[in-house]
Amino acid sequence: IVSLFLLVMMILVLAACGGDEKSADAKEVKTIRAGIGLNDQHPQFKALVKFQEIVEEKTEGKIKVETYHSGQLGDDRSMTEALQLGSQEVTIPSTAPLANFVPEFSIFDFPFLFPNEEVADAVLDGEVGQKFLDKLEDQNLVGLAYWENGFRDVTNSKLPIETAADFKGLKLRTMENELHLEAFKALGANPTPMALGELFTAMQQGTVDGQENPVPTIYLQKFYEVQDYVSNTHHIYSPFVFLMSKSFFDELTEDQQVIVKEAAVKAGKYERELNREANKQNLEDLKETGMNYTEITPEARQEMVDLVQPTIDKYAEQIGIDTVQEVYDAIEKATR
Ligand code: KDG
Repeated sequence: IVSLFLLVMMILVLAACGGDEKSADAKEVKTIRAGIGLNDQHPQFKALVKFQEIVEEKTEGKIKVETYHSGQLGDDRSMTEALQLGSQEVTIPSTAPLANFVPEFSIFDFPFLFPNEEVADAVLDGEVGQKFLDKLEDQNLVGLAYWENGFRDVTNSKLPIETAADFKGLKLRTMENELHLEAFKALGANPTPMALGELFTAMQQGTVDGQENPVPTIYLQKFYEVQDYVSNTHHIYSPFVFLMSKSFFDELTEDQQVIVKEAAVKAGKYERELNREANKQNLEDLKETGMNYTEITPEARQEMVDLVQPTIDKYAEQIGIDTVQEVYDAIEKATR
């Protein structure tokens, strides 16, 4: 009887640990804390909720997603650092601050690089875009998809910007990115880098005269309350990168890895759609607030292109001509 008892005990102990570790693991609920800088009205947040719905449904609740907006968890840079440390799981920064981690990402912020959104989609979602995402692994980050921030336009409280000459001496907030800073210096402005969370107050108090962001951000963050002029400079197309902490990603089962990847791509498609509608709608909304809207002429835009070209050349050399050429070739192919 004693030996039978021992045998039963042994079987029970074996069943409880060892071999069954995997299924015990699968029962455990994992939580993704996902944070962004923009507010809950922006397409970026609406699509993050879509990501949450897909992941929670597909994993049957094994992965829970908590969503945070308006910089509740930090700004692009500090959230990306939190992902590296494993103290946060997801964030979706612009490529500009991401270039502080992987310098090659600067290429997507070359002024006047992409002619339109469709070409950006083709390049970013293609082989070339993936090559850049792969570079994130060394930084303990996984890039799951590109989303869209969009073409950036300048706003300010001083004067309507019609030509490059109008930038002279203008105190402009830029994202925390060297190339952005230098490009605006080349245009004659007086740029200062700042996290998004400090921007509204800085404009309100006159610490800066203006800033640059896509139309949906200008409208949805209510920048029109402290800015009088907006010009469709469209000087930079700003992609978002959907980032996951690599240490968290590596802990997921293979099935779960596929689910989060597909959800990031699917929610990203939805985000781009919403964002492109918002671009049109929010421009009308901005005009209705009484903001003064200026269209840049092709000649004035060409003048801006010429002024920033030396900055582009400098960064192209830093990144490596071959890498840059690959992006240019992909753009050309997508434009044809
Ligand atoms: O959620 C994204 C924002 O944190 C940021 O990337 C927006 O373009 C932006 C900016 O100007 O800071």
